[in-house]
Amino acid sequence: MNTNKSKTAFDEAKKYIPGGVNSPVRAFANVGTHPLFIAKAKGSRVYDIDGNEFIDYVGSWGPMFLGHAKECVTEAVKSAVDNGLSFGAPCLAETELAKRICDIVPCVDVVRMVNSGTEATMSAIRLARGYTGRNIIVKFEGCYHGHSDSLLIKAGSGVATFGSASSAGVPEDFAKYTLVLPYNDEAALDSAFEKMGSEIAGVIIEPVAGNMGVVPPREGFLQKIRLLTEKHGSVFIIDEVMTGFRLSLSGAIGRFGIDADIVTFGKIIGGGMPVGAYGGKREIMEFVSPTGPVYQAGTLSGNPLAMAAGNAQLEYLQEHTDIYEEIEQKGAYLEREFKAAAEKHGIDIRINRVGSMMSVFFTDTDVVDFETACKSDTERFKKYFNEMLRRGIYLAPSQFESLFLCDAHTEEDLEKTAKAFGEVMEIL
Ligand code: HOZ
Repeated sequence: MNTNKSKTAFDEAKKYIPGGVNSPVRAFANVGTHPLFIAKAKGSRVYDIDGNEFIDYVGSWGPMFLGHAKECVTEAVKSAVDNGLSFGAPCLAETELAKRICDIVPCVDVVRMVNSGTEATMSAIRLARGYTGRNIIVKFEGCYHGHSDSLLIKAGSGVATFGSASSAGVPEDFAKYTLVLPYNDEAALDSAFEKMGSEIAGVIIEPVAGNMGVVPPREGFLQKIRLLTEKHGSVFIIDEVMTGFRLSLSGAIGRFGIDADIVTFGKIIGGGMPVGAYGGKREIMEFVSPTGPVYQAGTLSGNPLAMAAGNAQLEYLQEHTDIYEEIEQKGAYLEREFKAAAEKHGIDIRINRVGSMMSVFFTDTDVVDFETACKSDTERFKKYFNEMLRRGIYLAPSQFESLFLCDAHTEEDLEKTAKAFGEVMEIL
């Protein structure tokens, strides 16, 4: 496979952009190669600037649930363009999208549009703090909620200890307000609430973790959080940036039948355009300015193009709910084929899958949290990634990301993927 043009483009980009990329994982550093520069994408396929074609399982990290450049979405954007690119003033499409989200997601009474998942989670925790008058936020190790200071925190030295910054530039004073617990550990949760329940403003979680690779919640774990947050008057924030409108029409919330106080959304509600949102119980959401004392604002929030794309994508999903069962079957097929191929060639793997999100871990240990995810053989992953890429399969360039299926993946795509996987297992 010739990727010379991408290599040259990367060298050029590095002169003007830190590391040559605008988001670190795109640098392909974890897989020991240079990134591919994408020229265009359509349906299940992406095309790089060297003219290579790939079956895409990144899907812009999730939002291309209908496939790339879905006509109803691109047409909606095209017809919005001529009416102006940004108003910084209310427009009807904002209310339409907000209503759609409120209609679909059971615990969302009102919703505020922002521009990214990071902005949504950052605003949600500020709101939790403002609403409760408390400071401490609980998050789970391995969950990623964007790059705001309070959330770029990793676990401290022991279970139920305060975290330390996972990025330079985050003051330790911020870290001391974030408690990092192991995912799926009810005992740690119990003990944290027992010790400091009255100080906990909120708990934030990826209801299916996608940023340590896919890790599903153990049965009852999310319900346990709901129980404890209710008991102690803390705000339960479910981060559906990856899972929203994907794991069911009403996301993980609908799939698992759970209740939350605030839900955060990302790019999927804009059909891939830069957008995010946070919404939830009216009583809490009305603490946001201008009705309440918690400040949050933005000129691009509710941008007319993003709203047009989002309305088109969500309307399509509302009218085609059969997609969810079909995508479930696609996921089950890949999982089955991958497991059979690995077994045939004696390769230890664990596959975690929830619907259209899936991860292959090269380990003989079940992956239930960040510690077990880290047992995966990342050298093996690197080889697997590069060999799949050579066979035309574009996967996330990190062990700790999800594979995303979309509606546009065809039977032929899936068979080609399974065949490539079989070949790769043979030489791994
Ligand atoms: N870590 C982000 C996804 N989980 C990366 C997003 C991007 O590079 O676009």
